[in-house]
Order: sequence, then structure tokens, then C-alpha cells
Amino acid sequence: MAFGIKQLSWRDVEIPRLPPKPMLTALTGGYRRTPVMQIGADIYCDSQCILREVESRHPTPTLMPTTEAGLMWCLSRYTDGDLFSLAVKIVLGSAGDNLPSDFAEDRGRLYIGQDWAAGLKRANEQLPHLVAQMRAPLSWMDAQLSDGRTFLLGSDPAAINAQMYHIIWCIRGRWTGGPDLLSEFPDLIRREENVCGIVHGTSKAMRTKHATEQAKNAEPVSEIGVAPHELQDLQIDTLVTITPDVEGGEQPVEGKVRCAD
Ligand SMILES: N[C@@H](CCC(=O)N[C@@H](CS)C(=O)NCC(=O)O)C(=O)O
Repeated sequence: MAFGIKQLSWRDVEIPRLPPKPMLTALTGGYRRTPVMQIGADIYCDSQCILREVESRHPTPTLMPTTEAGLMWCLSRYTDGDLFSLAVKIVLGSAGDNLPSDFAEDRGRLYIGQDWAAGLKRANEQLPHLVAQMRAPLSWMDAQLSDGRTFLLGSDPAAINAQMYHIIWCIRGRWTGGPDLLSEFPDLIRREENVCGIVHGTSKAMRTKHATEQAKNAEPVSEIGVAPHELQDLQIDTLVTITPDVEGGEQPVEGKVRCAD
């Protein structure tokens, strides 16, 4: 969606639905989640990181068209964090025993934690409560849109539309109760249609091998350095492992520090 806002052309590479994803992790150093953006030998993991880079390389039209960019970055921690987890719990919880067992184990461990089987069962039992928690933010967005604006922040399609839209896409398309819940919010549906109209820029499929070759044949261009406020005494080339800030049983990424800010 961010590529669409900026009318970019890009390539898409298919990755396996379940690990192992050896061709992907060869590029990321271990990170297995989606999305990942590659530009030559620079690999950007996590949507916020990707959005920041896309905005910096292609500043117009901006993803942050109002003066509240700082607040919007704060808000997207919620949409990518608690709100996304809630959507995942509704989708996985409502599926009950219908999920393929390998998928349930993988995503259960990733999103619910060590005790994922009990967690999925609990999500199934607590579905009415989870849905009530989703209804609230949907109603707030609906109210914000009730003055007829095209997008959440006005007439320009800011990043927050994409960051909210992926939740709505998931609720509508991956949970049988989704369309019913969303039908309570006419202005939200109107905005959903406007967001869908942005499409995704121009994308063309690319073979996995080709992506790896591109990385091998390029030099990273990202910044090098360690910020003065860095508290762990990291230096350029220090050997480190890093891991997402949620306990999802993921393989840590191993490597040398290039930039820490
Ligand atoms: N905070 C990350 C979350 C990424 C995430 O959890 N992505 C999901 C797909 S929507 C995922 O990777 N699921 C497991 C997988 O695809 O292997 C982001 O915003 O990029």
C-alpha cells in the first residue's frame, strides 16, 4: 500500500508460508517474518523500518502528509503491536480445530507463546470479548471518518491508512464473522474502498535466486555508525544477536553491528 501511495514499481518474491525459509533467512540473517524489503544488499525487516526507508528514498508524495508525523509513528506501534495481535487472536481463535496442525503450531507459537495450544483454545472461548475489543477501535476510526473525509487524516492517503488497513483486510478476509462486524461501520467501509483504490504500485514477480544474486552483486549503502546515546557499548563490527521484542520463539539474527541508533 505504501508503494501504491508513492506509485513505485517493485518486484515481489514468494516465500514459503511456513519455515524453514532458507532463501529468505540467507538475506535477513535469520528473521523469518513478512514483510521484508530488499534493495540491493540492504535488507529492511519490519514494516515500520520499511516505511521509514521508503519515505527517505522516495519522499514525495509523503507517507506523513500532516504535521503529526511523530504521533503517527507512535500510533503505528499500536496498529502493528496490540491491534495486530488482537486480529490474529480473533482469526486463529475462531478457526478452532479447523487450522492445519503445522500452521496452528507455527503461528500459535509465534503469536501466542510457549503455551500456544492452551492460548488458542482460550482465544476460541473468549471470542466475544476479543471481538468487543476490536469493535472499539473500529468505531473510533468510523467516527473519525464520519465527516466524509477520504482517508483517516484527510484527503491524502497517509501511511496510517495502510497500517490500519492490513488489520481490516485480515478481519474481513480471514474470519467468517469479519464482514458482519465491519458492516456496522459504513464510513470505515467507504475508506476501505478508497484505500483499495490506491492499489500497490506496479509489481512484477521475481525469482528467489535472482534476489540473492542481486544482494551478492551489490554493496550495502545503509549508514554506518553508533549513536552516542547507545548504552550497550556497541561498536561497529561487534558480534551481536538480535531478536524481535515479542517472545515468539524466533531464531535470533546473528551478525556484526553496522549501525545502531
Ligand atoms: N512487526 C512486524 C510483524 C510482522 C509479522 O508478524 N508478519 C506476519 C505476517 S502478517 C508473519 O510474518 N507471519 C509469519 C510468517 O509469515 O512466517 C511488521 O510489522 O512487519
